[in-house]
Amino acid sequence: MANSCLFCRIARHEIPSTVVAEDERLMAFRDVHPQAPTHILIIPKAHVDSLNDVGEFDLVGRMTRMAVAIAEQEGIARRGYRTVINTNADGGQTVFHLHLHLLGGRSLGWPPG
Ligand code: DGP
Repeated sequence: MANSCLFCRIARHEIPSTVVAEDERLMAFRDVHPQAPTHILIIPKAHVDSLNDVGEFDLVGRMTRMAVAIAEQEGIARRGYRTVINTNADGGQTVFHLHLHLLGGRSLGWPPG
């Protein structure tokens, strides 16, 4: 799975992406189909299918902390932004490698569809 997984391949730089941040455990890159002026995905480099499969306490915290730092960097922190993790079919997950969406740069509607 991890060998052919799209986001694993992006994490290994085998598939090009616009990387905005990277550390030893995480990578952040621009979404190829942006839904807002800023739309960035934060992923763990090690494969995890979905939020249901996160077996440790600090991974999602690290991902969220990276999202906050990127929001500052992108200049959207003060006006606001949204962080979203879609999980499985009803949650709208289409790529089964855990990812946190960071969306901002416009006013976002609520509730989501
Ligand atoms: P989700 O529906 O939550 O699983 O979101 C998957 C997102 O991944 C979707 O917003 C589009 C994005 N995406 C899919 N394929 C690629 C790709 O090859 N490169 C990049 N940068 N983003 C991708």
